[in-house]
Amino acid sequence: MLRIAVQSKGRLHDDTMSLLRESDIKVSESKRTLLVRARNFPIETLFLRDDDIPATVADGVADVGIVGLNELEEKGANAEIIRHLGFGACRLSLALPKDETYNDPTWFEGKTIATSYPAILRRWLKSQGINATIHVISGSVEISTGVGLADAIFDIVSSGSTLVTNNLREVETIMHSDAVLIANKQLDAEKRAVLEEMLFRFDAIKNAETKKYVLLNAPQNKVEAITALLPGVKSPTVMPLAESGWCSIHTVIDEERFWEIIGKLKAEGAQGILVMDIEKIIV
Ligand code: PRT
Ligand code: ZN
Repeated sequence: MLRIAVQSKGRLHDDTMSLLRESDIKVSESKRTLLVRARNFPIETLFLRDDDIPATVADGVADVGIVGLNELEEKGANAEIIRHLGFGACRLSLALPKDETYNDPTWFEGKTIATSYPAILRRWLKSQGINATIHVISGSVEISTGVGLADAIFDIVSSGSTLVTNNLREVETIMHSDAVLIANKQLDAEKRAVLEEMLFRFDAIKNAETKKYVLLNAPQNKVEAITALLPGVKSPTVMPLAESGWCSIHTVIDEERFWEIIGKLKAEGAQGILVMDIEKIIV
């Protein structure tokens, strides 16, 4: 049995639960109890505040956990990063009242900075050789400068709209973060095996996320030119159509590349192009 710590509510909760669901790991959330066993997989989920996840995994109370990289870095917990999961993407940045003139980090010398991430900020200030006062607050960091609590803030930024609303300007990005799967460093063989199976499923979902399944019809004499434009997982499948001189080509391509090559495909005579989402890819 592998115990996984996940955020009980908040920004990472829904994406974490969807990832488990898409991996066919069925965890009932209806009772909202602290510890819930999956119905069809040797996993139990431990629902916690994100602040508690790094230490819980490092101590072995949970075997693995899903938490923001920012939270792991802040707590300095001794856990292994197994995968970056891509969701919950954000950055940790320093921001100032928007009319302040800013040239370089020496601006912060002797200033007061409000944050919920003092350890990460302290490390950065030290690396820059700057002395500043850190004012630790647990929420609403963005209003600190407006109410005279601090000269600047160090906080999570995603779209940037919270900064704009509070008349702040981002001047330094200290780190980028996303949700990471972390593990205790001393998992036994049985737990490792469950983790491997879970990773196999996570990876199949991640592989599929940026890929599309493409079907198109092509004149037989253009197959070579068209397949040259369509690198598949291995190579495209080419099948004859009932109408002589035509065939159907099936392949998997990066979604981003599709728009780049669509014009070329049409120019080569491709017709009836269908693009479909893929649920999972096992490579
Ligand atoms: O209750 P619990 O302690 O579990 O949750 P929490 O309130 O501490 O954290 P929560 O749920 O807000 O965030 C969990 C994690 O989501 C963070 O640790 C980050 O890794 C990640 N994440 C991603 C974010 C954001 N994006 C985000 N935008 N966490 C917070 N924000 C906040 C930020 O603090 C700021 O107030 O959103 C605001 C900025 O957003 P923009 O879009 O206006 O720039
Ligand atoms: Zn928290």
